[in-house]
Amino acid sequence: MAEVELFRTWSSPFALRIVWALKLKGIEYETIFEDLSNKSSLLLEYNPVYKKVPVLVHNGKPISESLVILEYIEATWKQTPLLPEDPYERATARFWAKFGDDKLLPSIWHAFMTQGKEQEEAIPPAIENLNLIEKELKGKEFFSGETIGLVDIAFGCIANLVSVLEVVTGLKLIDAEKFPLLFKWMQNFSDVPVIKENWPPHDKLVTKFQAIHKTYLATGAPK
Ligand SMILES: N[C@@H](CCC(=O)N[C@@H](CS)C(=O)NCC(=O)O)C(=O)O
Repeated sequence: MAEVELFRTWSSPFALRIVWALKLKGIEYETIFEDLSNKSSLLLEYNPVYKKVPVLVHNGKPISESLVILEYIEATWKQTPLLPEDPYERATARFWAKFGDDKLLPSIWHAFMTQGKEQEEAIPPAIENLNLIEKELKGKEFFSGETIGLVDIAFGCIANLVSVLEVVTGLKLIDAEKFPLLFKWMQNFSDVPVIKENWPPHDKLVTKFQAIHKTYLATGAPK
């Protein structure tokens, strides 16, 4: 058993956060790819509550939930800090990361995974949330300042998946005119070598999310 193991799938945006953080800090780890339609007994044993990826196992001890795992990584390996030193700035970073999971990402997902009147109603809250983070980027290259940090990693799937979902659904949510700072951030983030090298192939993601989109349109997207 390796000292650090990561249970994930190739496409999970939550698991990618952990890949990016480990690679940014230069931590060696072993990847265990899960088939979510046939979860391994180890995944169920390590994450009996949510039964989801990612799970990080360090010296045999499992940690679940990607934001919690990021905090663990930051507390365990000090190199390439992902959180600021200042307690207020740390709290602010955690606030935005939580906002990402509680509001921003679900609202974007909902806008993409609906149609008709439901989609018309889903778009304004997503735009409103995107406007909030656009403001946060004023005068900054990254949400964390001059270099990539925890908030950038938490929002990373915006840079990664939005272009995929725009192709899949035909809905254009983020453009350079409406969200100039966010648009530039997407570029800055994608250009960081660790991110670029660990980006799943665009076409493979399009195929995967086409199938998910089709299912949601047939069954209704979760709110
Ligand atoms: N809040 C979780 C979300 C993780 C998540 O939704 N993982 C998905 C893959 S992207 C999963 O494992 N789904 C399996 C299932 O729902 O059964 C986190 O941040 O880690």
